[in-house]
Amino acid sequence: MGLFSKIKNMFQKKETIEEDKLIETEVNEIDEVIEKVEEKKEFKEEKVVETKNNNVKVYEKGLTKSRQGFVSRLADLTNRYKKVTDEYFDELEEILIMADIGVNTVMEFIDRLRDRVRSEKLDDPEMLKELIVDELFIIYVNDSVLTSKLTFREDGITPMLFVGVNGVGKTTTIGKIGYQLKNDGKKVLLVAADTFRAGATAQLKEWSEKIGVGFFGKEEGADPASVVFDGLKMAQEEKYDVVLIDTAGRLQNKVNLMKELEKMNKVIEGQVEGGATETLLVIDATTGQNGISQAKAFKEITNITGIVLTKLDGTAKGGIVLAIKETVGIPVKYIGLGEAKEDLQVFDIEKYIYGLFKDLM
Ligand SMILES: Nc1nc2c(ncn2[C@@H]2O[C@H](COP(=O)(O)OP(=O)(O)O)[C@@H](O)[C@H]2O)c(=O)[nH]1
Ligand SMILES: [Mg+2]
Repeated sequence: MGLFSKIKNMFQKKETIEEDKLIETEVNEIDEVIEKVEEKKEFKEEKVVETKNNNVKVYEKGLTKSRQGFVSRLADLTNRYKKVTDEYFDELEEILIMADIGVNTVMEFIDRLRDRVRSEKLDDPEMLKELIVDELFIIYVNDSVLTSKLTFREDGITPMLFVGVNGVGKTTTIGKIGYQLKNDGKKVLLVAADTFRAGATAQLKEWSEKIGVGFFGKEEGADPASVVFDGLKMAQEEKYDVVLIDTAGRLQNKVNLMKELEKMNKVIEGQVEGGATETLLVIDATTGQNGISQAKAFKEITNITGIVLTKLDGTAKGGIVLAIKETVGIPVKYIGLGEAKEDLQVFDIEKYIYGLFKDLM
């Protein structure tokens, strides 16, 4: 080999070594990037788990009173009885009725439980605890399509009507839902069609400012249907996605209320194909059986698509969720667990059952 060839060879070798080195560093760099991406992914997954846990925690916290109420009674019952007897069932029945689950539901529940105790030959109250939770869960999921999701129209405006008697938390719920929808990237308009109650319009306006969404309202005493009409017109002109309509729920005069709601619905149907996408009935959980009666009454006068159960944080009567489902067959879509804009959760039966019974198991 001549000298030139040797030199050429040497240089070529050097080049490949350098190329290898270059490739190696590039590979290292790529590895680093991949590592970073993985880290980010993990971080994101952690975050997701974290928010999920927070969500469960919100349920646990909001249901503290209910849990301390009937769940501690259940635990006490379990401790006092060595065997499942008739007296045990009587006491259990009483505890469940006091938790506002509803008499018929409780009767059915006790019957089913007795059957299972017999057929599965259980007589230890300790083992019955799990069965109780199981059966309560079954009551809720029983032959129903469980959808707590709100329906939205594909294009154009989605109008949602909020009904319910005075003081249950309609205006507050609109504020909370508006806040969530805004965070989901929707353009939200609040419409104050409760022109009956003094200060109702101002209260809704305050919420719109607090959560940073649009507002439409008129003076006290204005015709609610005309407020809805002009509100929807504004929504169309300014291209809003969702219109949340507050109403006055004077159930004392059923015929008038029905007419008023009918009129509002006609106005909505005139402006938006298909009318109100959701009509949410707001019920105050602290009112117990009274709330159930309201649900029955409203169901008779208008088409309810879902229930928002408020003030679950302030009651030991958490069983009302099961009673509503059983007696009126309308799904609970949201639960209110406080007065702040964040204190609203999409109803999730699993988290609810967990929040209620976590100390029992
Ligand atoms: N603790 C608690 N209070 C609530 C909840 N929802 C509403 N409230 C309170 O209930 C009261 C009546 O609410 P409001 O929205 O004015 O009821 P409306 O008359 O149906 O519009 C207000 O003081 C609210 O702060 C809730 O989920 N938990
Ligand atoms: Mg109100």
